[in-house]
Amino acid sequence: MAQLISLDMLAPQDAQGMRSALSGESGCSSSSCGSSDGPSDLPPEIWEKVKDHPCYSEEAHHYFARMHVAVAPACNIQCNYCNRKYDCANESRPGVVSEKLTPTQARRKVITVANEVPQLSVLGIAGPGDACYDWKKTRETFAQVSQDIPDIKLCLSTNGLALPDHVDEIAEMNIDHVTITINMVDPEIGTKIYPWIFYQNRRWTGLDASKILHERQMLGLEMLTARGILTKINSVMIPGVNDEHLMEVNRVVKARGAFLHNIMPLISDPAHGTHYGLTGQRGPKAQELKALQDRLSDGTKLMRHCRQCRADAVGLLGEDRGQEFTMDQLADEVSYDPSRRETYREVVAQERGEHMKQREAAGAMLAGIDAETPVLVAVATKGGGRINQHFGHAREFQIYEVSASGITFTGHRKVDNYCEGGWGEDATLDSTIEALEGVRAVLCAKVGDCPRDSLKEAGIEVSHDYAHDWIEAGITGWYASAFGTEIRQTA
Ligand code: CLF
Ligand code: SF4
Repeated sequence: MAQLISLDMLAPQDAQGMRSALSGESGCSSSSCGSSDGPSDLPPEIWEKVKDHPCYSEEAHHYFARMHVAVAPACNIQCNYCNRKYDCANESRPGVVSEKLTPTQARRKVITVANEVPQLSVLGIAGPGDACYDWKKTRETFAQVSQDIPDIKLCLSTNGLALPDHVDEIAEMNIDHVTITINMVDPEIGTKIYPWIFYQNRRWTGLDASKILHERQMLGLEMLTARGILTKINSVMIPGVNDEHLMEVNRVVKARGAFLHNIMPLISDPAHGTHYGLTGQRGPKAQELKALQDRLSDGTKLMRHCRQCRADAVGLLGEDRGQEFTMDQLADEVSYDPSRRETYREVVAQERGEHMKQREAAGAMLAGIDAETPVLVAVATKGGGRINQHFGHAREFQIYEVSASGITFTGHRKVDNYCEGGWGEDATLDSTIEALEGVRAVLCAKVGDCPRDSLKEAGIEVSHDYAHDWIEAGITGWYASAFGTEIRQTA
């Protein structure tokens, strides 16, 4: 019976981790001291397309996982934030080289993951080069996987240069979600981002290169929109280069039918060997990113929960289980068993119904509160929409803003895992406090006295009073007790 099955039972690896976190000290020597749109906001046919996609729906990312297969290593442009030794930085964090797969190997990997990770709903191809330029491998991979797992969503990410050549096939293959990285709509700005492109059998540089790229990106976006394919635009925010210009990018892509805009912070490090890394171009601070996102909130829908994942990422956004599924760990012969994914979906359908009601109730309770300054609350969660992670085990906190207009998800802040601080837990705690700048309270499943006292000294309250509550219900409860606000009780 579906109602007797918990999310934890369906994901035993995660459940084990959660149980040890909740049990307190085991596995953690330091603990003793140591666009949130839902069905009511979207037309039904759009909600149907996004409701299981963890990137296209903030609500879905609490429940569903994506996996990437690194089948497309070739690329046709050069971005100043990319070093070809690493994954495509348009859709993934540079830093670790992925295991390149053939389409047949990718099929084995996807089936293995689908059998073991019931949350899996989307197969994405995001490099490590360009999915449209390396089209044959992308197409072959999607064709093989959809034969075995017809209900898996297909998703791809591209720089857009080769996109118009493949839009018809994309539509025929039911690839419902396409991401284009668009960093500029002014080719002059493009010259500071793209040193060259390869198009029609020759290399183009300077303004010509940027003009061609821009025109192809606009054409590709218009063609996708005309075919009803949901398009997400990724833009890398590069301070001093395109940060102000991204307002214009947002306006232009919205006018051409983009569904979602995802502003990603430039990751720039000399160790990555990129042009920007080597020339000292900095990335934006968390506050700069949020300020730009807030200015864009009247434009097209914004994605604020992107994790800049790798081209071989596996799991819920924010977790990476890729190392559990390397080729050397896969069986030679695999066959798909749909039972766990099907059961999981039944459970999620019930859970998210209750979660939605809780969200709406929380919003109604907070409506009209006297909140002159919005308050930021950080939540430690392992998924499922609940406050269910130990403070010391969190690698990131989800950040919510409480204001008179309700509770809004605003992004996440990455932190070092406090319990694995190793050489210097104090240093790790200091960096956690730094990462939580501007946050008033942290809600988690459990926290030790020592970190709680240190955060309190820094003006941040940490509470486990709302352990296992729905996130919005916990935040509402905390807000009421912190501010003594008379929150309107609704039926
Ligand atoms: Fe992958 Fe991208 Fe599809 Fe998602 S990721 S191809 S849309 S399935 Fe998602 Fe990862 Fe951000 Fe990309 S969190 S980097 S937005
Ligand atoms: Fe690198 Fe991706 Fe840009 Fe190609 S499109 S240069 S792989 S970041």
